[in-house]
Amino acid sequence: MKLITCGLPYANGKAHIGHLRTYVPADVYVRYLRMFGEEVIFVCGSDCHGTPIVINAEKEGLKPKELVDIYHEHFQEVFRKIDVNFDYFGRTDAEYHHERTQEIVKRLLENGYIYPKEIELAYCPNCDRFLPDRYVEGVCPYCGEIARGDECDQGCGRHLEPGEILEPRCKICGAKAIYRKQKHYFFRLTEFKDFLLEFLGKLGGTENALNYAKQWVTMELKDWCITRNLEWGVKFPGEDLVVYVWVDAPIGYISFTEKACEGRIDWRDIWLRNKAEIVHFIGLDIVYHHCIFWPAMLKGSDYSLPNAVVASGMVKVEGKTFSKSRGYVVWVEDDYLASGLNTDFLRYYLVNYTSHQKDLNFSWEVFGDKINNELIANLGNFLYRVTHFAWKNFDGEIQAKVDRNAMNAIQAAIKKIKEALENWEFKVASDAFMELSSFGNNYFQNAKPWDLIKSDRNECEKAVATCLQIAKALVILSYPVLPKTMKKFSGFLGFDVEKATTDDALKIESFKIKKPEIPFTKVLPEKIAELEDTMHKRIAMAEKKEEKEFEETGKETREVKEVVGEIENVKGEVEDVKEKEGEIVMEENPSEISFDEFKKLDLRIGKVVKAEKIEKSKKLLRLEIDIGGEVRQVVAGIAEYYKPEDLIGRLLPILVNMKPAKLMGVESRGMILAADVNGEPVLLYPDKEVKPGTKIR
Ligand code: B3M
Ligand code: ZN
Repeated sequence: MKLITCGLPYANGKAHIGHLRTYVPADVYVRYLRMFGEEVIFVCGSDCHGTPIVINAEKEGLKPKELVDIYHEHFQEVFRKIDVNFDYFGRTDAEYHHERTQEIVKRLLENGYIYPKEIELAYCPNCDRFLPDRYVEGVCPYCGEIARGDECDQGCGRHLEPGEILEPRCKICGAKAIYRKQKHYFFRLTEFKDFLLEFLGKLGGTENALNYAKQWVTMELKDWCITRNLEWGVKFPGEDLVVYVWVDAPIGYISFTEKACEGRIDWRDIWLRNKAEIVHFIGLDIVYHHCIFWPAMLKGSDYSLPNAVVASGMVKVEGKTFSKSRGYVVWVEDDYLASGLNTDFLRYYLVNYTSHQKDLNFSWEVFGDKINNELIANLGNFLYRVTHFAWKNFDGEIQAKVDRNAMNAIQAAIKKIKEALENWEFKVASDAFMELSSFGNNYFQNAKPWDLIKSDRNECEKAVATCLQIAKALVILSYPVLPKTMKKFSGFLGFDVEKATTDDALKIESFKIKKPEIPFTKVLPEKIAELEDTMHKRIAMAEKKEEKEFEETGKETREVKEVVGEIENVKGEVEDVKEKEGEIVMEENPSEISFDEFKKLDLRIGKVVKAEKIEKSKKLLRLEIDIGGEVRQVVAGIAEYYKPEDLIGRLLPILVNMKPAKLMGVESRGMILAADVNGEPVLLYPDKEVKPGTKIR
């Protein structure tokens, strides 16, 4: 038995193409498994808790539950229309889910994995409340980007613990938040390090997920604050707190399984007795939660562990990073479903565009191309041609006389699909039926049944029967990707594909054909133009809005600046360069410099070998930096933010050919670079260990 789950969509916004990137392949996988005769349970549901939902509800003047109702309905509707067919689609605000969550939290408490601790929490004096997660915005302590309270969503992607974010601000009123003490509960994640290392060694799934997770476990683990000051959520036993949304959300996989199993099987076989294989389909952005937090929670409460985590690559739109606020988004309902296009087209495109782990670049033009020139020209054409010819020329039964080569081709396609599924390669699986379809088209073309029918009706019947067998196999093997179309088309071939298995593709029986209809209608160029137009308008509108906001607030975008040491000096020098080489600099944009000018900066990676405070100075540190075969003394104004001992061994970008200067009587020969976060220097470091002296270009 297998349990397949999909990451729970937040009931907080509409379904978009990014969602489908995970749900459609998962549905395809489930349909294939069933076709191969496996018993499968497939669950998902709405993630109803968490601060974004509370904040949005507040904004809309709704209660959280009312907002959740709207989007829960929406997702169910979208999944129904696009044929993503869960056995159970639950919601985490349901009572049964709260009960299961509390039971697990109690087990963790009993097993000693949860402990209370006083911590400093962001608190807004203006609103007079604590600011959990997204109620607070500030600066990521790891990479210096603007971040949300619980996640560095625009920078390094790290999960942030309460109290970690720098320069906290209240999201509601914009006031500067302060840190205040309060008791919260922590999960002893650090105790699970050895377990996780071993577990991740055995965990199946896609490389992208596993590699990230292994790296994280070896690098750093921290105990995890699992309670929040909110009304909306699952109550933490005995306290006026709720559990963090990432504690209860994955428990939805269990509580929804309970529901899906009702009256059929005992859900405990799956979640307590290891009798099923558990596979989680998720997006690449929630690997940490699924490969680290979740298995540790399950282990700590004696539940069964997942066998595989399958992460889909991210979605880009027209070559740009997916972004709702910038307009780079495709809405499932407003764009796709409203267009009236066959929903199977989108399923095929999502599955067949590229490997599941890679980024998918959504483009309407490529979409139209793939559908018309691949799906319709190859598969659609074959199915219709063959069934139509058979119906027209052979009324009554067509005898089962199938060419051996065709049977071999069908067998090969089935094998290829099976292997592809084992490797989570859904593109390869869908390529397999497309290749079989090409084989069929060639076979039909070479056999020339339209000639044979005149000269040798018997031979003709054999060729047609062979093509019909291929057509039947195609309907079966492509059904998981194209369920709507193939369900209907199987009727013309005289069977019901919903009841078929892959064995039926190899079973040779006589055919009785009904008058077929064309399986697919072409996507018209005007339709593509219309959809592109909608997208371009949306992007333009988003840009306008952004400009307006920029003007209104005068908000500056953060950029990496040279702040440490003598900023003004460098600026002066760059200005000098410009003046001297005035001809090169294009008049209309004086802030641009040429590459030649840039080359004058000798930028390298240096390694701090020594660091100490400079007496009588609050701000300055004296550093000795190995710049590759030479150690430089550099004075840097970072003493208020970095301890000397923490800097030893650290790699840093450094401007080596900075004019020497004396600061507090100490000579500085070079300048380290950092991000300027409202005057606070945040150091930068290379993505990988590189040798001191490595050039920066
Ligand atoms: N609700 C959605 C996301 O971050 C989040 C997933 C929960 S899965 C247990 O993609
Ligand atoms: Zn960050």
